[in-house]
Amino acid sequence: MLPSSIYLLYLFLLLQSPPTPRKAVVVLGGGEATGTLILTQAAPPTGEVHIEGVVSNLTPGLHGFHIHEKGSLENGCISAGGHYNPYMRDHGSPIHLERHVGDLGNILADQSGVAHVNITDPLVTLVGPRSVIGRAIVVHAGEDDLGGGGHPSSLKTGNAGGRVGCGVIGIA
Ligand SMILES: *[C@@H]1O[C@H](CO)[C@@H](O)[C@H](O)[C@H]1NC(C)=O
Ligand SMILES: [Cu+2]
Ligand SMILES: [Zn+2]
Repeated sequence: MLPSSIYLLYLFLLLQSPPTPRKAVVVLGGGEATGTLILTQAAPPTGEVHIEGVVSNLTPGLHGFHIHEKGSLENGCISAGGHYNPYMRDHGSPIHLERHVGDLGNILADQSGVAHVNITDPLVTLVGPRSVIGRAIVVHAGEDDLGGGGHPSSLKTGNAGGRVGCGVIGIA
C-alpha cells in the first residue's frame, strides 16, 4: 500500500471509532461541606457533562455551585481563584449563553443540610484545551443570584458569599 492510503485507512478508522466516555471525580475536602461528585461525559469532546453526587454539612437552602479556575487549594477554597471563564463572559445562569463556563447555578440543601446534585451541562467539557480537569468545584455559603441580583458583584460572582466547600476535579 502507498503511504497515503495507509494514512487514509488510519483516518477512516479514527473517524469510525465511537468516543470514549470520560469520567472525573471531586472529593470536597477544602471546607466544612463534604461530599463526592462524579462528572461523566458520555460523548466527548462536545457532549454534555453530567454531574452527580451528594454534598453534606450545608445550611438548608440554596448554595452557589461553580467550577473555579484553579485546582491548587493550598490556602483552602480561596486559592481556587475566580469562576472558570475561558470565553471572558459575565457571570450568569447556566441556562443562558452569557455565563462563565463554571456557572452551574445553585444546589439545594434540605433541612438536614444535604444536597443531592444532579446537573447536566452543555458547556463544561472533560477533554481538550478547555477541560475542567485540574480545576476546582466550589460550594458557596449563600445563593447565587445568577447575575440578576443588581449587586455590584452579581455579574462577577452571583454574590453567593463565602466558600464553604471545594475540591479538585481529578481524573477517575
Ligand atoms: C437526574 O436528572 C435526570 C433528568 O432530570 C433524571 O432523569 C434522573 O432520574 C435524575 N437522577 C437522579 C439520581 O435523581
Ligand atoms: Cu464560586
Ligand atoms: Zn460565574
